[in-house]
Amino acid sequence: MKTTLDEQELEQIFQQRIDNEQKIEPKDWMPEAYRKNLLRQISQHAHSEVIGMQPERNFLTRAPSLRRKAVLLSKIQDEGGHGLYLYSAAETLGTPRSELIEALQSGAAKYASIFNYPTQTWGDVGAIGWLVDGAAIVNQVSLQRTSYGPYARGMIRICKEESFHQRQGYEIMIALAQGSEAQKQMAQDSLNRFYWPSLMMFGPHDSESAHSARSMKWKIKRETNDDLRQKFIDQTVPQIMFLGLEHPDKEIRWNEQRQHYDHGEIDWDEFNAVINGNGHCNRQRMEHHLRAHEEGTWVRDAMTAYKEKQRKREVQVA
Ligand code: BYC
Repeated sequence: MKTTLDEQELEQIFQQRIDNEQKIEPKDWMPEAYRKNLLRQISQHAHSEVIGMQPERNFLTRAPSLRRKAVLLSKIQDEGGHGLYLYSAAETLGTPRSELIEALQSGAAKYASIFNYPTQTWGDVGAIGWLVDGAAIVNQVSLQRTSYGPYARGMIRICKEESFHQRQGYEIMIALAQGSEAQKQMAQDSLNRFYWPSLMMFGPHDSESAHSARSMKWKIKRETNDDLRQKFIDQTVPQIMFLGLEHPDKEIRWNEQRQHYDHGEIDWDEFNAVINGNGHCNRQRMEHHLRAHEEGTWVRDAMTAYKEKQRKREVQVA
C-alpha cells in the first residue's frame, strides 16, 4: 500500500486549498514554482518600498512648512517600514534578506519603474502621494486577499498606512490647485509628468504579462494588471475634475456600454526602457542604495556581535 503522496497529488491538494480560499502558511507544502514566483513578487515589492523612499526624500529639506516636513518625514518612514514587513514575509519562504538585497543591487531583481523618475518640484511630492500611493493602494487592496498568509496579513496593515499617504498627497494638490496661478501650473505640470508613469505601475497588458496566468491560478494576484489599471483610471477622473486640472490623456472618454473610461495608450517603449535600467534616475537610485547599505555595515556588524555575545552567555548559564 502506498503511504506517501507523490508530487502530483500534493499539487492537487495544494490547488484545492487555494480554490477553497485557505491561506498557505510558511511551513505548508507548496510547489517550488509557487514559492519562486511569490518570492519574486514579494521581494520586488519590498525593494520598491525601500527605493521608493528616495524621490520624496529629495524634498525633505525643502518642504514649504514645518507641518509639511513632519508629515512627509513620517510618510517616508512608513515606506521603510513597509519594506521591512515585506522582507520579513519574503524570508518566511526560506531565502535570507541578504540574498534578496544582493539581487536588487546586482540588477537581477526589479523594483517599481515609477521610482526612476525625478522629483523636480513640491508639486511632484503631492502627485506621488496622490497618484503613486493611490495606484499602489488599488493593487494592494486586492493583494490583501492573496493566497500566502504572511503577505496577505502584511498588506492589511500597509493599506491602512497607504490611505493616509494618498490623502496627504491629494491635500498638497488641493492646496496648489486652489493657490496662485503659478501654484496651479505647478500642480498641472506634476500631474502631466506623473500620470502616465503611474499607469505603468500596473505592469504590461494582460496579453503581455509573463506571470499573470499562473499568479491568478494560484491567487498570488487576485486581479489582472489591466483590470486594476482600469479601476485606477476610473477613480482618478473625478479627482482631476475636483482639482480643476486638465486630464493628461486627451482620449479619455466615458463609455456608457462598458461603464468605464476609455483611454489612450501607454508609451510601452518608455516603460521597457525604464525597467531595463535606462530611466532618468536608475543609476542614481542604485548608487544611493549601495552607499547607504555600505554606511550601515557597522550597524549590522554590531547587531551580529551582540547576538553572538548573548548566545555565548546563554550557553554559559545553561
Ligand atoms: N515596474 O508578468 P508581469 C509604493 C516587471 S511601492 C518594474 O505582469 P507580475 C510606494 C515584472 O516584475 C508599491 N517592473 O509581472 C513606495 C516582470 O519582471 P520579472 C509597489 C515591472 O509580477 C514608496 C515583468 O515586468 N507595489 O507603494 O505578474 C513611495 C513582467 O510583468 C513593472 C508592488 O510592488 C513595473 N511597474 O505583475 C510611494 C505591488 N510591472 O520579475 C509609494 C506588488 C511589471 O519577471 N507587485 N514589471 O523580472 C505586483 O502586483 C506585480 O508584481 C506587478 C507586476 C503588477 C507589479
